[in-house]
Amino acid sequence: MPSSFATDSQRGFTLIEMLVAMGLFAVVSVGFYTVMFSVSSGSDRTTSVSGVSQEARLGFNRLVRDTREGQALRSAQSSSYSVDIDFNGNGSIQPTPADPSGDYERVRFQFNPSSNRRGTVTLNGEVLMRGVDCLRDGSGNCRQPVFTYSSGRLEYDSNKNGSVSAGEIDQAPGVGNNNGALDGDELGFISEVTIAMQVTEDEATSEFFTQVQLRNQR
Ligand SMILES: [Ca+2]
Ligand SMILES: [Ca+2]
Ligand SMILES: [Ca+2]
Repeated sequence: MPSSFATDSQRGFTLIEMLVAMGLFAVVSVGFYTVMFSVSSGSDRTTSVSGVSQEARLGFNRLVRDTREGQALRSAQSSSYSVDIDFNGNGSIQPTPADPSGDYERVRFQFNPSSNRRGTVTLNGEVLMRGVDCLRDGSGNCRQPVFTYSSGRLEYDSNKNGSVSAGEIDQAPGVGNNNGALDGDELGFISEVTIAMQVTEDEATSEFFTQVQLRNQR
């Protein structure tokens, strides 16, 4: 009885089988390459979107951080405020640095609205955030100013709603001068700045909202 030296499972690949295998490999490779390509172009797009968002986040973080470090509010309006921050910890405020590389210890943040709802927030005149607008309601009106101020001094909560607005400080007998603005000694009663804005980048709009306690009031 003739014996076989190679069983079906042991024999090598035939030329036809090799060609079929290479063809399959080529098809799979092209598919794989296509998937890789679309994933990487997808992530490129994501990177660029989040890169822009990161710029806005960094700007917002700077706004919040400096405000938290603020030792005294120097001026406060609905679209701007300035705070003194002793960045170098020497116990005094130097509004403009003697050394050009030093920090400005008086920092002014300003919201500059734009009719296309893509305004800016500037820090001492330099653009910190772009595409900025107030938060809008369904009718397109600002829900609140970009910057509002409140006090922790509940004895001045004249309407007893649990919070003390800038208006209540302005109108408080013996504290405010009742001129409809937050000014003079009234600024020393403010403990919190509320920042409410939206940022539009490409066609995407993100809301930014936070309440920041000033350092000297914590
Ligand atoms: Ca200083
Ligand atoms: Ca109140
Ligand atoms: Ca006032």
